[in-house]
Amino acid sequence: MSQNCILVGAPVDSGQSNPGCLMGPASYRVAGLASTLEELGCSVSDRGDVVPRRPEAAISANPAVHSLAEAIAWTQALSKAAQEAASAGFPIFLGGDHSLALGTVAGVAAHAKQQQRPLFVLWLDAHSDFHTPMTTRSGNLHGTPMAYIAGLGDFDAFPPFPDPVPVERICLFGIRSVDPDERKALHAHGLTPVDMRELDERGFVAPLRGFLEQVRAANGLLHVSLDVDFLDPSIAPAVGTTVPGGATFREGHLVMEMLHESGLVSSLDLVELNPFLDERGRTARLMVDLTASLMGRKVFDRANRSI
Ligand code: 4U7
Ligand code: MN
Ligand code: MN
Ligand code: MN
Repeated sequence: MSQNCILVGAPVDSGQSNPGCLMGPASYRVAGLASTLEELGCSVSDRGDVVPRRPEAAISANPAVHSLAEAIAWTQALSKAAQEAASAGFPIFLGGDHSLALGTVAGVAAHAKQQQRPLFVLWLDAHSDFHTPMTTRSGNLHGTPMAYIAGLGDFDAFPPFPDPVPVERICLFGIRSVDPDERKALHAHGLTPVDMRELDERGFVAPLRGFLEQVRAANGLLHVSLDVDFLDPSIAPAVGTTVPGGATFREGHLVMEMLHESGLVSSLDLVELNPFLDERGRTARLMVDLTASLMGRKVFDRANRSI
């Protein structure tokens, strides 16, 4: 894993209706993300916040959809910023709501294509985010990026996704809220999420290890998209779309520690933090600590762990 971390602020909050996500990047900076990474031996460069161009008018074919023009402007700006950052080091995208992944993953996919390496995506989330702008009922585009990344059509005036990621290279992990139209689309595309029921039965290690083995076998790049609501709301309250029954503190860290040990992760989104809903910064701090685990913080160094 590259130790040259590039922080890219993405203060997006047009993908949902609960204002506050635009304070996310500032909150991560206040919580000490850069110094935490430096203490782990990473070099860190903070590129500040991306500024999208002024949105051109765009109206969705689905009247429920709001802020389409803003989402397209963000997608274009973030895709460019992400491709540049990915070619310079290990990008960490500071959200911002999850609609930012429409752009960040597009940029990372363009980078992977240039490198002639297959891109894999690990989606740590309560939700499958597998709507298209045509199927969303809430009209909140933060519920659509996974479908965009997988190359589903029907994306209004969005630029076509550069190099769609085949479902065999996608792992939806921690899922416990799927809308009927998403379920249909997941089924039609042969994508079966690793839902909380499966994690209850099998534990977190076996399913994650299975996916990581596929990434390794293909010499792939791995993008991780961490939605705050992957975590249980009792430990991570600062998110607009809480769903009970999420990952515990230790399960969250275990995932990050295994990802570090794999050495396979090449880029990371931190999304959906709404600092306005936080309790004395605890969710921002937890997200920073999880990032630290991903970048190599551990209690004790031990060769040949059995996991
Ligand atoms: B998130 C939802 F209806 N599916 O479409 C929707 F449940 O990025 C939620 O994962 C989407 O937080 C959540 O609005 C998007 C809803
Ligand atoms: Mn999400
Ligand atoms: Mn979610
Ligand atoms: Mn959310």
